[in-house]
Amino acid sequence: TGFFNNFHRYDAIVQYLQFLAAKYPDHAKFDSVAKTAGGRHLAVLRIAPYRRVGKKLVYIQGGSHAREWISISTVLYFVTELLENFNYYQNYLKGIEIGVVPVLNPDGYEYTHTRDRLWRKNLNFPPGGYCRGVDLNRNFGFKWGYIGASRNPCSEVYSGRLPFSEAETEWVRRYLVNNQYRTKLVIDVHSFGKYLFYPWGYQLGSAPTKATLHQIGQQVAKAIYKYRGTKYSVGTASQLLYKAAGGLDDYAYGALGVPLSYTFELPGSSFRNNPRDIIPIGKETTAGFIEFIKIVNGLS
Ligand code: 0X9
Ligand code: ZN
Repeated sequence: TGFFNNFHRYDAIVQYLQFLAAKYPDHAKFDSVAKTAGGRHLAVLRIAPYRRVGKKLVYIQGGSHAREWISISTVLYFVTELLENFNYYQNYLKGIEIGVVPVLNPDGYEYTHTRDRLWRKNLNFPPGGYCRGVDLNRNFGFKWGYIGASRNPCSEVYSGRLPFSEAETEWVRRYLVNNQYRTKLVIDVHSFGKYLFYPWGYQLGSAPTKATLHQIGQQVAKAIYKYRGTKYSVGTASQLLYKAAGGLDDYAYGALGVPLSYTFELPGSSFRNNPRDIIPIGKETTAGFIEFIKIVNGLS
């Protein structure tokens, strides 16, 4: 017991997801996909109440930045809460499938356990180069490399050789393209700062549906606030943080037309979250995710 009393190595997380899928075979399916530079596979949990095609798809990912451990535990907390109380949430889940990748960057995540706690990128080694790692949230193919990213492999925000040059982002691209017209919501979880971002991240100019994005973001922030008073700032990353292109949020919204695309920056004051915060942050953020899912449920 007490999986959420601490952070875990990648193998343990994969085992936990397999355990959940085995325990809830009617609602969850485990999949092992892609292959990273380090030879690891991405673990996907697909959650769906009824066997029906044409379901709306929600995609949620964590751990794209290696050091942001709380993003991983939070996504794991959410799937656990959903599966353990499936009957309670069933009404909101009708017609919705949720694809979840808790750790998009397993190579980098393992590296933060073994070598460098503050590593951010993946661990891909460019041939002949001396610096490794691509920032996965600069590698998506929308306005790639336009701003807030670097062509220098030694940079913390290295965008990669090409858009989707990395196995991790290429898998996300293919998954979202294959499900393009039924994907209604994409959530990318990061830390830290108590922000809820919607597009655009790459420029200050407004997204065409900014008013809706903002209103829904505020509604979600309110659901989180109700849980224990955590106050999120809702807006664009370009206005509230900095401009950066090549993120998943802008790609899903701008290139694929996913109507709702958000990035969470979870609470905290460092990347080294206290394990005591796993459960409270897991709970309050789950309240926000559920609010999102209720909203998607109301969409046509
Ligand atoms: O810089 C990032 O990728 C995110 N912040 S973090 O501190 N977790 O690295 C913010 C991404 C916001 N979205 C875009 N800029 N598209
Ligand atoms: Zn991040």
